[in-house]
Amino acid sequence: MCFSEILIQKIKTANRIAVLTGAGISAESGVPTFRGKDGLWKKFRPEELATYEAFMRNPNLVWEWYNYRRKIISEVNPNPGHFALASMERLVPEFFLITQNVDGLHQRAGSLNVLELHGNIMRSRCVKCGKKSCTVNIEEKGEIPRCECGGLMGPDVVWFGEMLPQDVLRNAFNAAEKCDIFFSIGTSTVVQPAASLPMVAKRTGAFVVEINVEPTVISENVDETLIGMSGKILPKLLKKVWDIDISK
Ligand code: BJW
Ligand code: ZN
Repeated sequence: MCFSEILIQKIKTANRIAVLTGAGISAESGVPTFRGKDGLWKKFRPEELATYEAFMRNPNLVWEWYNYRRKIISEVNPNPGHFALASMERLVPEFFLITQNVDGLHQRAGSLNVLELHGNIMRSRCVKCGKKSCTVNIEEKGEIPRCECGGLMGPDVVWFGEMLPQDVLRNAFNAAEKCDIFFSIGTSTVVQPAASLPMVAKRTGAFVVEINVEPTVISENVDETLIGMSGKILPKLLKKVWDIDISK
């Protein structure tokens, strides 16, 4: 991978870097993405499972999908892409990591300040009163747990048609507006409002860089698209800019 001189200079002189990550950054850890060739689960699209209506229509099916994913996540580890971003946070004066992922792998890699736009799959939330619970028993079979109010417990994630956590979203847009460089990594950038962040950054003067295994809907509007796996590209970038080798 050859990085452009302009990219290297921009990073070296940046005071504020914002990063948006999506499912692709965790793909190399073994977490399936949502869209694309491995993105389907039992022939359902995420739009058919990740909604309140789907959960109320068939709670067992949706609960099964989340438990299947929880099990995968509990058995995998962060990859060099996650570790490279955790290192970068300590090298840049101001660094904002915004993730659409619910897997907690950034935190497990050592990232300190993570803006979780879509919640976290390892927590539960009552679909009736909203009360959160930090523990989920993924081995649980049969009955879906209920809240003390009687409501069913669902995952503490943001489904289609639901509002994102407003303080987190506000911080994410602020970061996009004031950063010098914005990275969009491993995301198809089709799910709103997260998908607006790279374009907000671009409009407010940031240098926008995309890292993905293939071009996306925003590729034509960003400053650079680096095609390849984030777990390979990010460590190389760290080596090139800061001479830090995270494999050691
Ligand atoms: C690699 C790689 C490697 C692979 N290295 N790369 C405006 C216009 C149109 C629609 C809307 C709009 N505003 C709102 C909407 C509706 C909706 C929406 O956006 N729909 C679109 C599908 C059209 N948005 C919402 O409903 C949101 N809420 C909202 O806006 O509330 C306000 C409101 C309320 C009521 C009425 C109106 C407005 C909520 C969105 C919640 C999204 N939730 C999910 C599920 C979370 C829980 C769970 O995990 O189950 O979030 S859906 C799913 O998609 C998940 C992800 O975070 C999200 C994004 O996916 P991501 O991360 O981009 O993954 P993929 O699979 O799509 O892409 C992976 C990429 O990685 C690919 O590009 C690969 O090439 C790449 N890759 N390996 C680098 N190794
Ligand atoms: Zn409740």
